[in-house]
Amino acid sequence: MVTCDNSFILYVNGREVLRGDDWAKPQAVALHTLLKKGDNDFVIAATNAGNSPNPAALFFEARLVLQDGTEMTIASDESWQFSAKLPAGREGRLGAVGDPWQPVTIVPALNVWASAVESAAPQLLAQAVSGNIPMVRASLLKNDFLMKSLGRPMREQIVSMRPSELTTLEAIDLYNGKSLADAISRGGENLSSRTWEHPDDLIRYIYRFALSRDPLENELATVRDYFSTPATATEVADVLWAIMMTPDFMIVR
Ligand SMILES: [Ca+2]
Repeated sequence: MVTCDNSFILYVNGREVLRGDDWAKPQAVALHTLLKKGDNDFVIAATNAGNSPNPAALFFEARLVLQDGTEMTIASDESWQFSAKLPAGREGRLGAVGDPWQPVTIVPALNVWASAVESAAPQLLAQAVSGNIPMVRASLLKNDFLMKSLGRPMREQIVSMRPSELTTLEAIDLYNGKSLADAISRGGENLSSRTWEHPDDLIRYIYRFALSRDPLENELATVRDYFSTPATATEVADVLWAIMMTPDFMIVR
């Protein structure tokens, strides 16, 4: 969750992932696809507005659950540093940040700041738990084969519409492409590692998440038959795959 009086651009590992210019509305972004093994860089370009001196501050807090289940919080505290030289970002990438880095000053929160953060926190944190944080914009992500074959244009091309018919290339990439296969197998691992009160809860979760509806009785029975107890990562990935290849998901959704 991040907010800044008055505006900010958040870069994770050199890439822009979030920006905002209303301190009264803290924003959140899902970090799990943006982090890498080892050191990760969080840089925020923060700007105060107005022509005369006025209050300015930045608030950042990230909650992480590591693979072994440990929970970690990274927050803007006295360990952070700032540089007065604003980096020259270009096309969503962070430019070189000028030295010297200096220790930040912790400012006591104004009441209006505190209430903005406190009123937004429960909802944003609930979104984080349920995975409903809006996706990072595609234009801020690396253009991979899957995005290209699904019709993401190159920057220099002017595109006023995208065809709604499935092309052969899209079909081949959806069935055989590595990007989707990897995403689905990660999904299988994530879902199978969670604790489900009842095995059917996992099946309902998948249907609600993918198709915005509950499974029909026969669908529930089919998947229930296929799953071991508890379902393995491969089994869950297979079901995710099967659902994503249905016209229900590919065309209607
Ligand atoms: Ca201000």
